[in-house]
Amino acid sequence: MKALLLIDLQNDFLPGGALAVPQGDAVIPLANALQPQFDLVVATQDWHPANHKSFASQHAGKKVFEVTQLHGLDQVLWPDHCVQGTAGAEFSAALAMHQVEAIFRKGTNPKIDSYSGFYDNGHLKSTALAEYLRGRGITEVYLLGLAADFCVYFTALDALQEGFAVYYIEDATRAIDQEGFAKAKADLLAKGGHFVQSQDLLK
Ligand code: VGL
Ligand code: ZN
Repeated sequence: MKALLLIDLQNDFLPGGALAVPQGDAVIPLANALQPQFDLVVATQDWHPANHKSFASQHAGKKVFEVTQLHGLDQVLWPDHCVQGTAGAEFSAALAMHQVEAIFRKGTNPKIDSYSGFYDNGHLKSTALAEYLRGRGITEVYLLGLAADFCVYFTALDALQEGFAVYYIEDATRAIDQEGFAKAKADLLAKGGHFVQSQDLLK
């Protein structure tokens, strides 16, 4: 059984949003077209409290996109984004939601960031996404969404570690940083991940 994971298709990652990914809106029509091809569709939602420590605003004297240490890990400091209850945290109004059976929220602990839909960045706490997918008989996980080099990448990495066959739908993602994406792709390929195009799945 195949699952499609829609990663963080939220207003703040789309043009006009607080942490807009260039051309992020281009992936929404693909997300909508691909859903009927799958046995299960699940979405992740970045869902931060206003005082989240991944926000540059929470660190006096630090700037957005500067790297600092958080929980012993390198942490990029982001603009405030996907704050719980704000319009920026909502899914795009253009995203079809009728096939989405579950939403996994992440980034709720103010002390640690959480790029993956499976675990926080320190692998301290699970969202139980892996157990949910296994409980639904899923063996293959397909990923799309934003951002290609952060949340899609780290979710794919954890999916591989959890033993799923992983298919990264490359043209249905957009990156914050192209160089970062090239590294992420090489890493996923080295670990057994597959890269596919949406056209291959829509045939
Ligand atoms: C993301 C940075 C911070 C993402 C989330 O969805 O890729 N990136 N929070
Ligand atoms: Zn975030």
